[in-house]
Amino acid sequence: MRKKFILDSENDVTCEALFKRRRDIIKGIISAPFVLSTNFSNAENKHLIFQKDIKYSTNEQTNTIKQITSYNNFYELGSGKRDPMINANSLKTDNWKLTVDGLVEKPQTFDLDELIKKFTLEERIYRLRCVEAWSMVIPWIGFELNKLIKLVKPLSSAKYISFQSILDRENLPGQRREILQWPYREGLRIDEANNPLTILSVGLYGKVLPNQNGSPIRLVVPWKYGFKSIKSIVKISLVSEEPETSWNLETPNEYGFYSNVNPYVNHPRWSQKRERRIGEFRKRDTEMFNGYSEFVSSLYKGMDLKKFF
Ligand SMILES: Nc1nc2c(c(=O)[nH]1)N[C@H]1C(S)=C(S)[C@@H](COP(=O)(O)O)O[C@H]1N2
Ligand SMILES: [Mo]
Repeated sequence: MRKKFILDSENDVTCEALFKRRRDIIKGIISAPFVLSTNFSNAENKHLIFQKDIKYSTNEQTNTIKQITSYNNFYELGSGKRDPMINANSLKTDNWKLTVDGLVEKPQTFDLDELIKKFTLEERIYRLRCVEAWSMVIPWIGFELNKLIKLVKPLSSAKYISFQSILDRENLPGQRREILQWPYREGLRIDEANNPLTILSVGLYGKVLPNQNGSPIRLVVPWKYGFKSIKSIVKISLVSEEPETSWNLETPNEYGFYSNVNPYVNHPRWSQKRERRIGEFRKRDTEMFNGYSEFVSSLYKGMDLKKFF
């Protein structure tokens, strides 16, 4: 049943060890593209070709592939932290298409493979801070969202961007109940979407994304709480008004549109001052914008972040 990314399988362990070795080897060789393997015959083991980013990557210790694939939030696959791993195969990703439309000159629908070939893939090692006060460090592989936005030529009336995840009630166990209003949806302001830190990820640890991490394409916005990083995206629309978002629809007083990581604005039911890095015992202090202030604080100049939480 659980064919994909069986935990502790020899493959995963090998991949992670190899990845670490590679990282040591290429230290200093900053933008040389490199290949782990080019076996494209089996999509489930597909390795990706990518460059290593140093400008935006943290040099903190990455979490293990086991931690990254066994402690997830992906409500379409169940609401427990281990459910996404257990139900990973319920997510059907064959012949995936991503539509980009709305206030653009060139609306387009892309095949996933076509999209991956279009852009240079980079490895970005980012902190992910969940609103539930845990965090991980994950070596994503992807490309900047601004490159895709440019391709469809947005109109000047496009002020926001909305994202929609897969809707597949037949196969996704979590969508048989209205835990959230399906499909999962998220949004960003256009300048947030165009920030170079904002990426669409198609892989991690050198391989295509495991299903539980949002295969085959998901957003990563590292200065915002994890729920903004929407998984398994089928549609992106450029729009003029602030779009509806799943968690805001569900509990508006707890989850705002901006959801920037902010230790000074607590969740109504718990503190956001500290976080537990998965794998560690002692808690860490949470940093403003998850430590990405130098890249993003200018986006919020003059805004009251207690009001626009
Ligand atoms: N479609 C969808 N995307 C989602 C979620 C979800 O339930 N459904 N959960 C979010 C939350 S709360 C977090 S913390 C991150 C977790 O990403 P990870 O499991 O890859 O670490 O995914 C986000 N993206
Ligand atoms: Mo989260």
